[in-house]
Amino acid sequence: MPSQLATLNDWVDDVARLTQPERIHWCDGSEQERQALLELMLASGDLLALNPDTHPDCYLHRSSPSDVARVEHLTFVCTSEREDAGPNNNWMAPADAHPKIDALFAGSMRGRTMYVVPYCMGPIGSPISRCGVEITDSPYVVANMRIMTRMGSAALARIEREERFVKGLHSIGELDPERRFIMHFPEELSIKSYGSGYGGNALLGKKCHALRIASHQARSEGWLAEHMLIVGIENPQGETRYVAAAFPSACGKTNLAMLIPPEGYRAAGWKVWTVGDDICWMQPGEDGQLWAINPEAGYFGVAPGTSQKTNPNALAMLTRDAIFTNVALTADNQPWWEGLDERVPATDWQGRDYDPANGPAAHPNSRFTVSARQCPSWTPKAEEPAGVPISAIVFGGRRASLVPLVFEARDWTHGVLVGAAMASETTAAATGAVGVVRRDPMAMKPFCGYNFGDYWNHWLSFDQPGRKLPKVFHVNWFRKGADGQFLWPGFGDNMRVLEWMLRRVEGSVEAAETPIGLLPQPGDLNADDVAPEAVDLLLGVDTDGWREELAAIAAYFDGYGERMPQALLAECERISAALEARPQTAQSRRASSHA
Ligand code: OXD
Ligand code: MN
Repeated sequence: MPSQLATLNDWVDDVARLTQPERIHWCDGSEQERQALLELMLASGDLLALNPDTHPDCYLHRSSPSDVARVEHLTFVCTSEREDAGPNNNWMAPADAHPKIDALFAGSMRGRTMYVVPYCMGPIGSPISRCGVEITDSPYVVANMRIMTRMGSAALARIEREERFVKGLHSIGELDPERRFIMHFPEELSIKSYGSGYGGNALLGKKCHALRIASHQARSEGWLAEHMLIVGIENPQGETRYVAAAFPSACGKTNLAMLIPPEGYRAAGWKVWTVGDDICWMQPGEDGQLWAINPEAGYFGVAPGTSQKTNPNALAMLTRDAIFTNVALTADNQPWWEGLDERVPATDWQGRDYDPANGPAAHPNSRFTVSARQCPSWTPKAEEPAGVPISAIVFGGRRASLVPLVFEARDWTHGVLVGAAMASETTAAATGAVGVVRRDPMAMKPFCGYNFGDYWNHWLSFDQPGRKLPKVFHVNWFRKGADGQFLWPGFGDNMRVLEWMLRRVEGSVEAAETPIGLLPQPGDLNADDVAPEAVDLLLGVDTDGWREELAAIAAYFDGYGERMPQALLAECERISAALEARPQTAQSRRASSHA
């Protein structure tokens, strides 16, 4: 018997009967297995070896050109009751979904190897971790899962001990966009994904398990599964505080997770440690604090825009043992993407000779997969079974106007509102104009496995006597001036904002009360080299603009009907009333006229 767990063997047998593979391979995660997979993929052309001098043990995978991103419109949450999936998800009844997708799986692995991939999300010995098994016919998925999760024998041993795991079934099928579904069955703790080999659709441990299924599981078990990075900030006294931060895609999450403090901070002894760049599981500890783990073991990061300026740590970790997907190549076979440097690539992401007329050389969603330990700012705390205590939760979005650089929520309920009201502009705004705002609560719009109304209630339920909950902040690195230029330097300089937050956590700095929350008082934020007019805008509260924003938030919440927590509606009303009572100040008038 491949496993001592009958339920696992029975499921594998059932899947094999349905999909008809030529052979079944149970993955042990060994080096020998990795080598064999690499050889297989190099022989089949699934992988190309990159320049062994500059990028030893690095490979390029080119996906099917119609399979390059997550497919939200084909992603379903299949709960028995439609309302439990909520307006935030596509829904299908399990009784309809199973036969529909099983018909696609029938015979889909004929002539192929079926890999059984046991994995653990989080350190093997952590009580916060949870396990799963992915069955897949893609060796590329296996190679990525080996980097992104704790995959193999140790995970299988834990699964056999615990006798519970999330079942994930994946087949690349024909890679036909017309025959593609990503289905989640949270009540059964199972996932079925057909027709895509791309990361978020196919590496089932990541978005499917660690966010959609885990968020559902977390609700019933009293914890939180969030789309957040985790970063440790060490002060010159050697104390490290941990911050969890949620941003929608393309808002610099990986850069913040791997931030290098500006020279002056480094000289004073500040350090930044990376625990995770995408997902955070948090549980209240006996001491009342929230303790967090990064359930992942690697980074599946967006390549374009990663450079010596934006993220030197990421560049340093990408010179060996990495898998690149859909990047371009230089003439000497090095990986290349837009924003990396001034070199001109030779081959684009589809393997064609590079021609600017064909668009970007690297696909805008091209990726790297690399072990977390290769990041220079990686901390062994990422392996700590108890996790790390979270001192601050940060929500953020891309807003060219209105939203200040940083503000603090008054209390937990207000913090939940700040997260629930999160929004980000889909396009950069031209001078003065406002971009298209999409609501993305807690950056979980594509990832929450149940009704957002219930999810916000779950967040609110953490406020209990004896809890030492983190302070909640909102940031906006993307505020623009009238000339369309960013007002804040961003990247490493975001350290200055983190410093203010940590001083608030310590209680060593006062803040200015406003209807929308607590803002830095003049002089408390290290912004001496930023023009005073820019600081005014960055820290101003445009009363009229916020009245409109509150109305838009309330209209959005209307869509959640009876599931909408009354406490958040009351909080909205409280803020609206405070805004009504507040005249436009000189500062905020200036803010609105520049917005
Ligand atoms: C990701 C995403 O891939 O959020 O992490 O889309
Ligand atoms: Mn993400």
